Amino acid sequence: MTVRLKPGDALVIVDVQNDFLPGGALPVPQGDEVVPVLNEYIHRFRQAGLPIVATRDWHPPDHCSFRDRGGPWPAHCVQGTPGAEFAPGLELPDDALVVSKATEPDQEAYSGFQGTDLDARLRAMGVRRLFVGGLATDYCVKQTVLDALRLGYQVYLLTDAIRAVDVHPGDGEAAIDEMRRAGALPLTLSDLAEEAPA
Ligand code: VGL
Ligand code: ZN
Repeated sequence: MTVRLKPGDALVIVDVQNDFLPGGALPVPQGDEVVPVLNEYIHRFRQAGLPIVATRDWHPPDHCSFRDRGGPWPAHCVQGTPGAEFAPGLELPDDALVVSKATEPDQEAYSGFQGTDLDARLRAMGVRRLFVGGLATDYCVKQTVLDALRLGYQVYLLTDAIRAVDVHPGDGEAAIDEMRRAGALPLTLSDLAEEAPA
């Protein structure tokens, strides 16, 4: 499959934050491997003059998803802490649109659309096709992709730029199957058409 980037396309980078990388509070196995691949996508979208969105998990210190409040996760991505910062190697452009989610103490939000203005911002820019990668396949990538499809976006899942938590072995593969059944189209860098020479 060859896909040519065009107006109406946007890159959506989900939660590539220190706490989700090896050594972080909630490490995604091989999570760091998405960074160089996403940098190449960033480069391609920039070259094409297309918008780049970065979502971030941005929890208050007493977030309901944390174990000390009975949630499933160790404390992670607490607002303003180093663990919540984007991976230092991620080459986000200065004009990237940053979307913070799960900012309310009593509300979990895996999807970048949940409780944010992401849909309105994308619509205002005329975006119709989303190219989604990041962390983690089986949580925030999955819910962001499923919401995007429900909202009517065409979604390409960047299968070379996602990694899973895999709390249960196979969770990541099951998530990919679920996204595909819902209409997401798998895509890797090699499927992107080279920019036409100027
Ligand atoms: C995520 C677990 C908890 C994610 C966020 O970004 O996939 N996973 N919070
Ligand atoms: Zn979280």
